[in-house]
Amino acid sequence: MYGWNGLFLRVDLSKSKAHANKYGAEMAEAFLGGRGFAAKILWDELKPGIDPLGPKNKLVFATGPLTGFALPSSSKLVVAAKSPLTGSYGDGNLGTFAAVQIRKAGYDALIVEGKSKKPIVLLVQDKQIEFLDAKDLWGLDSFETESMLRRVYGSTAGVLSIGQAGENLVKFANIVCQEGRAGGRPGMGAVMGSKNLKAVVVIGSGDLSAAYPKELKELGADAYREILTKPPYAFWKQQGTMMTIEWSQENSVLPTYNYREGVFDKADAIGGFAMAKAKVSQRGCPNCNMICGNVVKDSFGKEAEVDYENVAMLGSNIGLGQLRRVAALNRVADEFGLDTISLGNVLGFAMEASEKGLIEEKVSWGKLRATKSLIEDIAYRRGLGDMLAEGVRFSAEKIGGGSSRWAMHVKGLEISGYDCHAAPAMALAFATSSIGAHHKDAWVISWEMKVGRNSYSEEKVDKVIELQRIRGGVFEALTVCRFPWIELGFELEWYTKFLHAATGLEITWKDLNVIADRIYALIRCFWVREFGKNWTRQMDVPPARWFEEPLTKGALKGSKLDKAKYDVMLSRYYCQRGWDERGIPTKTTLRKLGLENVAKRLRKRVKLYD
Ligand code: PTT
Ligand code: SF4
Repeated sequence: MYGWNGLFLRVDLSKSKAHANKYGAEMAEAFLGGRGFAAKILWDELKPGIDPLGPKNKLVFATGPLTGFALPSSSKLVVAAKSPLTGSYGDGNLGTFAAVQIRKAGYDALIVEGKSKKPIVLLVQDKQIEFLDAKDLWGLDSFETESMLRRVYGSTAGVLSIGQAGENLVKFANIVCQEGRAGGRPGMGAVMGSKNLKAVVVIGSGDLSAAYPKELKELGADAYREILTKPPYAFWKQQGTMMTIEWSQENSVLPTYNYREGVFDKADAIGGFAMAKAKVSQRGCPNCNMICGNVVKDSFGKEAEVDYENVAMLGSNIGLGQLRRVAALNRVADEFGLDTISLGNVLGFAMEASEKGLIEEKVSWGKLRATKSLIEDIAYRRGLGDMLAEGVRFSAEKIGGGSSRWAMHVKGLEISGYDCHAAPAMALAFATSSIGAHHKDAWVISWEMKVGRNSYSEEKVDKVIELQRIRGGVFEALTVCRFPWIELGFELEWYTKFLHAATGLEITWKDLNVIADRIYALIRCFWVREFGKNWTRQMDVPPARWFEEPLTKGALKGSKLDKAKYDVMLSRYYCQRGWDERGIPTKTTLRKLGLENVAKRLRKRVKLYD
């Protein structure tokens, strides 16, 4: 095989053993890599019902066939496991030297199983695997951990680590690298912590083999040049994702006060232009010429990388309207290794619960120091923080009082930074995303604003599926950053050319869409297998707040979603995907996608239809 290394590294932490595991072209061509490999491995190897924080869970770090080549924005990996937050398939995407180093070490994925008896660092240097004592690192934050490891292993080693939140099994702890890349929203950091795995360090010395190396090199050089010519490039370099704050405010979709509103009166103070003035440097992922991590000095004088989601969730959503203060919370979240999106949700939830008298603690909107201290309590699971560390779904069940109606999650994963009172397609995208409410699979909202936000048309459903194929399917399987395409209009045709030069295969976008559908269906089957008879179409419905409580401010005052029309959209969505009225892939669909064995195994849990 070209492009792929054809090897996974399996590491058993319980036995301190590792071995390389060959896989064949069939797996590579059917699932590509990244999310595709992770979904296939987890479906095949996890028994339904296992404890996500127990030794039977597996943590997969998977790359794709383009990872590590000199191609634009190609150095990301997918980290996946059964999620402790949602109870089903979970993953995240990280731009990291680790992605490049895994490939140079000769592997396409690391599969980490079991549980170490004591805290360790997993060190992978080509074929040499070591389990290093991490007692001096346990208890440190992710920045301190990475800096200590970098002193020993150098600036380009792949280092992925968890902070205290992962150690303390906070259900939305993520994995951090390079002081600001962070991924694994549905608790991938907690899974790492549950295995006593403080960090993974990877160093590779091999070369990647491409089918047509000369063509690939030339294509890569052309592509980097092409990116520089794209008109939005200059503004992107100034603001990156932060430009979305102003856009969201203009369109009344900026999550504000726990998604009660879509406009925030201090939006300008936390927006892209405010950030550009305060910016001190920029960071990014390896092999990228669009670097987009904007760094500002926070109100305690520390450097913090700010992105749209972080600022929306730790700014407007909790009523904090000063960029340096928001950056301070962002920095603390990075240090502890807490997902900023879920964190902004649980904080907003606690503030609303306090306002409504549903909890005894006084938690006020928009306060820096008190919020910072509550974040510490979450990371260390102290007092109210212990409940919030379980996420909003659990917290709402615990405190009751109707709070489930404004606990802003789908399937247990907190919603990312877009209010959908008046955005039905985006609501559908959140509700049908493969890991719970994440915008990564289908960020349909910008298109929706252009075609008319009030309609619940079939066209909107089809657009959600189209984007889920490209983004949630192809980009996540290739583990290549989607920003060149979305933000600059870098054409999708480049990727089939890259694939041809790397793997030698003639893969069209039509083929890629089939692979995307296979991956999406397999992940859906994973969910259904976990939930069995408890699986219902209600799992694909966004929170009640968007249907019941209209916006009270801004140009869209009075707007809310229509439940009956949403249901029609959902039925159309199922129909287009070849899923039944419960949202379960039919036998015929699974057969068409080459997933007959999946159908056989799923039949033990639920009745399947044709
Ligand atoms: C992603 C989610 C996002 S999406 C953001 S900001 W974004 C948050 N970032 C966090 C952070 O920072 N610190 C922290 N402690 N928690 C954070 N949680 C949030 O995590 C990221 C970029 C971004 S910035 C986005 S949209 C794109 N995401 C991609 C993706 O998902 N797939 C893909 N093929 N390409 C992508 N390109 C872009 O990458 P999750 P990163 Mg992240 C400080 O992980 O779990 O997927 O959630 O990966 O390397 O930091 O790059 O406005
Ligand atoms: Fe990373 Fe940003 Fe480059 Fe994407 S555009 S690879 S997120 S630096």
